[in-house]
Amino acid sequence: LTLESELRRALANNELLLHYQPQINIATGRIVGFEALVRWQHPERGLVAPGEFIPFAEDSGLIVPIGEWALKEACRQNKQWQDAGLEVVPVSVNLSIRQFMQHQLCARIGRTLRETGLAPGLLELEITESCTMDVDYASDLLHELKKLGVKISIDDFGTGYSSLSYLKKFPIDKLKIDRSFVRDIMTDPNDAAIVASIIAMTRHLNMEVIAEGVETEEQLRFLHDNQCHLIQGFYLSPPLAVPDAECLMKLYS
Ligand code: G
Ligand code: G
Ligand code: NA
Repeated sequence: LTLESELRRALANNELLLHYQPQINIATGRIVGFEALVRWQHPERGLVAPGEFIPFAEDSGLIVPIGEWALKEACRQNKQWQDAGLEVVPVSVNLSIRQFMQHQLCARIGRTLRETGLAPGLLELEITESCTMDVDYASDLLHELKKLGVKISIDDFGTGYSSLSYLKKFPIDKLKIDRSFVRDIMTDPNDAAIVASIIAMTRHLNMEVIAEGVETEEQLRFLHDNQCHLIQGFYLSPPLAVPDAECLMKLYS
C-alpha cells in the first residue's frame, strides 16, 4: 500500500486521533488551553507521530480532509468536556496553509461550530506566517474569522519569511514563540534577546504571547522574569491522550 492510500484508509476507518497538550499560565498555575495534535493509530505500526505523515499529507493535499477532521474532532471533544462539567478552556487547532486557502473556509468553520455546539470563543486557530503572505486575502479571511468569534494565533512565530507589517493589519490574538528560539535561551544571548523582544512587542501590541517547547525550569524562569506567563512544553506536559488530559483538568479545577 502507498502512504497515500494508507492515509485515506486511516481517515475512513477512524484510525486518526487527537492528543492534547496543555498550555499553562505559570503566574496563576491554571490551564489556559489545549493544543490538539493529530496521531495515527496504525493497525500494524502502532501510534505514528505526525512528523511521519503530516509532511506527506501537506504535499499530497490530504492535509485538507485530515485538518477538517481534526477541527471537527477537537470541537466535539471540547464541547463534550464542557458538558461533563470540566474546566472550560479554548482548544487550539493547527490550520495548514492549504486549508487556509480553501474555498469558503470561514463558512466551513462556522458550520463545524454549529454542528458540534461549541462556542466560537472556545476555538483557537493556529496559522503560520506562510498564511500571511497574500496580505489582502489573509486580511479579509482573518477579519471574517474574527467576526465568527474564534481566536487567531500565529504559530512558529519568527521562523517564516513574512514581514512584521501584518501584525498591525490583522486581528491576531496571540503569538506563539517558536521552540527553536526557546531551546537555547539560557546559552545563546541572541535567542534570549529575540525572545525578550517578542514578549515586549506583544505587550505593546496588546496581544497574548505563549512560549512553545519549554523543557527546563531555567527556561521557565527566564520566561517568567520576562513577563511571558503562558507556557507549553515537555517541562509541564507532553501532548496527552484524552483520559490523561481529563485527569489533568480535574486536578486543576
Ligand atoms: O506532535 P508533533 O510534535 O509530533 O507534531 C509534529 C508536527 O505536526 C507539528 O509541527 C504540528 O504542527 C503538526 N501537526 C500536528 N497535528 C496537526 C494538525 O491537526 N494539522 C496540521 N496542519 N498540523 C498538525
Ligand atoms: O509547531 P507546533 O506548535 O505545531 O508544535 C507542536 C509540536 O511540538 C507537538 O507535536 C509537540 O509534540 C511538540 N512539542 C511540544 N512541546 C515540546 C517540547 O517541549 N520540546 C519539543 N522538542 N517538542 C515539543
Ligand atoms: Na501548533
